[in-house]
Amino acid sequence: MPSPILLKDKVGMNGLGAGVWNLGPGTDPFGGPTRDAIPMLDRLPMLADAGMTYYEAHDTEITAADAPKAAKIAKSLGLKCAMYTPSFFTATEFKDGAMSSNDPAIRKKGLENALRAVDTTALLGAKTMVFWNGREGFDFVLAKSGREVVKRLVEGFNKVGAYARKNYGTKIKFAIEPKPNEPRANMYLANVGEVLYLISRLDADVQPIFGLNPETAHSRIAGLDYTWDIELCLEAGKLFHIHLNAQDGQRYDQDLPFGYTEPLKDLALCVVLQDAKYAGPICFDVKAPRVDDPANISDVLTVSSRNLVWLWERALEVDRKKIQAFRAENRLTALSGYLAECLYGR
Ligand code: XLS
Ligand code: MG
Repeated sequence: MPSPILLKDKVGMNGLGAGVWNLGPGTDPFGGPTRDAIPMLDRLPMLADAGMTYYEAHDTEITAADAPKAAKIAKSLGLKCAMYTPSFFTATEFKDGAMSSNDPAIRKKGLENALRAVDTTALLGAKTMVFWNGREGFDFVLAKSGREVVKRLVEGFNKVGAYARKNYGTKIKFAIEPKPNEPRANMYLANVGEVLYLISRLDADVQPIFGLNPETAHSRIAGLDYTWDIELCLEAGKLFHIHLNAQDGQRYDQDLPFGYTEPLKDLALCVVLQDAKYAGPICFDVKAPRVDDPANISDVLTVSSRNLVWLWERALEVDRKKIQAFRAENRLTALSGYLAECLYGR
């Protein structure tokens, strides 16, 4: 088994992670699978083989019932669970959202699923449960009252937070993952700012256990700068988790290998994470492309990891004093040229 990939001088949790869903059968909205679906638990050794230290899963992939078995397999592979997450987007009953649904019975069901997922998160030994906004959104204006939705989200997250505090103290934290659209035309909690606002509305005792999981592609789909999104979370003390990938412009969510489309910006991201001494996990949320053959399904992870290691090591060499000097002299084009030199010039 290859040794886990580590980032030089990374503070806190080192090693990389990925989701079991990253190694899917190649289904897209226009066509079925192009590869046989690999059973979820069989994907754990594949993640370890690809040099991952952490795995991640939805409650539909590793169910509460399968969790003890998954934990055992993971342990034998030296893998740890970085995060676990309830799927509020697969089941048809959540077609119009869970926490934000107009139907109180669906909101109750969503809450029950979330509380069960908190217990499974703990069982798997993960410190973080992620909430991706998924189907929390609207396709038609006035389909929901937006003002009501804020109250519903606050109420739902307060209840989940209170449950976690009561049963696990501060051991389990929540990272909300914003996305602007897809699968809904408009999603609530669309960006980092919206999530920070939501957290500011939560009860004071649960606020400390709520933070964010910003994903590269989700910022870029919205035309936003991912590094700034990360900086904002850091400044707020809310960068609990990270999903790295790449996105080729403002279109459907591609989950491309990290480092593929905007390496210079990804280099700057590494500088920011290093300077902030970010101690949390760094995980990929990438998608094995539909065209890749079964034998090469893990390429998306190995390419992402290599790109990250290269960029991370180059970022360590970026002369911070030079950045300060360029800022002081207002030579901002030259600053971008210096970053390009660090990236391409040696
Ligand atoms: C989808 C999201 C999803 C979350 C986990 O766009 O990135 O994969 O990370 O539910
Ligand atoms: Mg993600």
